[in-house]
Amino acid sequence: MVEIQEVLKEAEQVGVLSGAGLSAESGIPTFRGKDGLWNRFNPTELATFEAFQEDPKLVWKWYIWRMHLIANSKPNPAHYAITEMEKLFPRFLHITQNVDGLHREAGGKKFVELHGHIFDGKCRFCGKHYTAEEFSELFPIASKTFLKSITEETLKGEVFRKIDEGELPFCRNCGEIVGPGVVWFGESLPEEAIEKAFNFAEGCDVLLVVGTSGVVQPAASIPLIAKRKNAVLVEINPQETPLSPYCDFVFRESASSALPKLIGLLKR
Ligand code: BV8
Ligand code: ZN
Repeated sequence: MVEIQEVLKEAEQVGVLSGAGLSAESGIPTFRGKDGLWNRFNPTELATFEAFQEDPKLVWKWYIWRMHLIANSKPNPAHYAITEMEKLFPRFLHITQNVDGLHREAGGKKFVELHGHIFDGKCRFCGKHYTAEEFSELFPIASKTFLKSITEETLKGEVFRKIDEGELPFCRNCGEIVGPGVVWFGESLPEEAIEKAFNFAEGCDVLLVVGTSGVVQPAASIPLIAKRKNAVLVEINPQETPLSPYCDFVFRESASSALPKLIGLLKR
C-alpha cells in the first residue's frame, strides 16, 4: 500500500474537514461524545430558532456558558499543525464545523467556518450580522475579554442573574433580540462558505477528516464529494464513524497526536 507520506508529498490540493474533536483537547466538550454537550442538553431545545423565540434567556445562558469555556481555552497542537499545513501545500483549505474560533487563535488564515462563529451576533428578525467586536459592544457580557476575566461562579451567579433580569442584546436595527452568530438546526449554512467548501473539496487530492462524527448535514457530505472526485480520504478520530468505510487511511487516535506526526513526515 502506498504510504501516506508519498500521497501527501505529491498532493497539490489538500483540505481538512474538522469538527468538535479538533477542540476536544483544548477542553471544549464535543457534542455527541460520552461527556458530550448533547448528553446534558437537547440540541433541538437549544440550538434552534424556535427554542430561542420560546426562551431567549435560557438559550443565551447556554451560549454564554459555552463562550466562557471557549474564552478560557487555548488552541492545542492539532490547531497549530493545521496552521502549519497552510504553508506546506500549494493549495490548502481548512473547512471547519467548529464555532469556537480556536483555529483563528492558532494563526490560521485559510479557513471557512460552515457553522458560523460563536462570538458574532446574528439578528434573525432583520438579518443584521454583528462581528465579534460590534457584538461585544452591544452585549458586553458576551465579550471574550469580559468572559476571560470572570470565574464560573460569577458567570452562574451575577451574570446569569443579569440575563434573567432582562440584560439581553437588542438589535440596533429592528429592536428584536439578537442571537449568537452560529448556524442552528434547520437554518441554512452561509452561502459563500458552503460554496467555497464544496468547490475546494471537489478539487482535493487529499482530504483529512479530523474529529467529526460525520452525522450533521450538509457538512458530512463533503468527504463523499471529494471521494467521488478521486480524493484520498484520511480519517483522524479515536472512534469509528459513518465516514470510516470510505477512508483510505485511518488514524484511530487523537488529532493532537496524529496531525503533528503527519507534519513530521512531510518535513522529512
Ligand atoms: C440544514 C452550531 C436545512 C450551533 C450546529 C435527518 C437526516 C439528515 C439530516 C437532517 C435530519 N433532520 C434534520 C437534518 C438536517 C440537520 C442535521 O444534519 N441534523 C443531524 C443531527 C441529523 N442539519 C441542519 O439542520 C443544518 N441545516 O440542513 O438546513 C435548510 C436547507 C435549505 C434552506 C433552509 C434550511 C444545520 C446544521 C448545523 C447545526 N449547527 N452547531 C452550536 O454549535 O450551538 S451542529 C454541531 O454539530 C456543531 O456545529 C458541530 O460541529 C456539528 C457536527 O458535530 P461534530 O463536530 O462532528 O461533533 P461530534 O461531537 O458529533 O463528534 C466529535 C467527534 O470527534 C467524534 O467522532 C469523536 O470520536 C471525535 N473526537 C473526540 N475527541 C477527539 C476526536 N477526534 C480527534 N481527536 C480527539 N481528541
Ligand atoms: Zn434586527
